[in-house]
Amino acid sequence: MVDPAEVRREVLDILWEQGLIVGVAELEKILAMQEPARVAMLLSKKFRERILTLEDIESVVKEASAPASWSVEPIINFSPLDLKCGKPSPDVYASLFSDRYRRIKKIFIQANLKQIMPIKTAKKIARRGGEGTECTIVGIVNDVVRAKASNAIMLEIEDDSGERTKVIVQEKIGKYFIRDAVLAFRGRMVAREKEDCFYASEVILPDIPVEWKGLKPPNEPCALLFISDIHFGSRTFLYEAWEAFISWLKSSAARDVRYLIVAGDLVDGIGVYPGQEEELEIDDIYEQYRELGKWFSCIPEHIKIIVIPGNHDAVRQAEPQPPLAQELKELLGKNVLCYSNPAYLNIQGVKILIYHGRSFDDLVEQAPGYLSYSKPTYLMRELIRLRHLAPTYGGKTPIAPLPYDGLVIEDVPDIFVAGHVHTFDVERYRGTLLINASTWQSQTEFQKQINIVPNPAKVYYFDLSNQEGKVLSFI
Ligand code: D5M
Ligand code: FE
Ligand code: ZN
Repeated sequence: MVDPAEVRREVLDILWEQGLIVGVAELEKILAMQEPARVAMLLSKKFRERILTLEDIESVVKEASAPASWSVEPIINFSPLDLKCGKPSPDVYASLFSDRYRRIKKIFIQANLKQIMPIKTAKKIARRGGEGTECTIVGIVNDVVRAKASNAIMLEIEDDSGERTKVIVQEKIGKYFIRDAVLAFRGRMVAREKEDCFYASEVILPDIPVEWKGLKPPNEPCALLFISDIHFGSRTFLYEAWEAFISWLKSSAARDVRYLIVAGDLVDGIGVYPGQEEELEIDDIYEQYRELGKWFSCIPEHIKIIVIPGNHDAVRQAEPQPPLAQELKELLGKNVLCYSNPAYLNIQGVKILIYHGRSFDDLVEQAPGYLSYSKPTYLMRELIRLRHLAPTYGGKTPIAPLPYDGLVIEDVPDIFVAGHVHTFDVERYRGTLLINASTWQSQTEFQKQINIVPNPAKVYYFDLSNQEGKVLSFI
């Protein structure tokens, strides 16, 4: 039950902010309406610094009674059925990798990469004495060895026929390599008695096109908010900052906000890392979602909340992760839409890729000195250039044993949002806006040990009308 006194205060606050004054009869008229706060919001948008008349209120009634409409169309949203998998087996992973190869090779071909030669053919030509002929091969990176003395990196790659070759890359053309990524190499195959070897003169990433088409502005004001890693239930959850954010959402400053997008780790979960019990405020997973749901229910109804799970949420950990189960969804309240991790949504005509970001842990480990937690958009850029959300198998990111690869970035998103690293960063890379969406948790003991310094309580506000973004800070 909503407290009428609170509604009254909320309405008055919204009006006051724009210098609007109401008499008793006018206020009663507003309060008698279906959604008084929405009416106040519309009034505050239309009028400024005046005494409101009954006619003024009349003038927004029609708009207020028109149901708010949202347009969220899932392009990719993995259902539990899509993700149903059997026991992990070499066969199923072989099928997954060949699907990955096929999809990314297609991206190379669309990007006009000409004359890709099967590794076997390149070897054959070299053996027949064609050594030195330039060609392009495409392979999955099986293995990366840094040769200490020679400023070169030695790779083993494999193509879809199962043929493998060694590839030598000088450090000046490739500084680091991510295992299981699909890359193209230009160079020469050299036949050797013991083993053939490919000398690369160029490393080509699938990447995304350079041109940016821009976005189509919506018909009505529409702003998107991006947040991540709420970690509700943790002792280090930042209550005051969160409360300030929720109050802001209720204010007229948030009147154009239509969507709040949360990129995973909604709650802190249970048993996620050793000793987590000590750091929990709420040690029951359902209670964590229930309490968070109470906060979500305070968010005005004109804002749709879109969530995906992260590695702290109560769903299976292997990626792609399914959406939160119905019972958890119900705890979060009726204004919440739950999607898979990753999810690819068309929101008001804008293509948004949402991924929690666990694979960042694998990237950081494989490219020390080049990729780090403190520059998360570089991590996101890396994924988008490799056209894959979690390339490395057998590292820190569990990959589901499915016969297809659901983590290839086939279609180029307008916006790519992730979280996980608890810092904030935003950057445009070619046509895609990259957002790493902060956290609502201060530094934990565990993060202290691994030297992770969070940048919490940041919200990215993106206005679709003028395509301008800004960072809001609630700390
Ligand atoms: O992740 C919070 C931060 O902690 C994020 O920057 C990744 C880092 N992290 C989490 N788990 C690991 C492991 N196992 N190794 C290295 N770094 C890690 P969160 O998902 O919120 O716990
Ligand atoms: Fe997190
Ligand atoms: Zn996480």
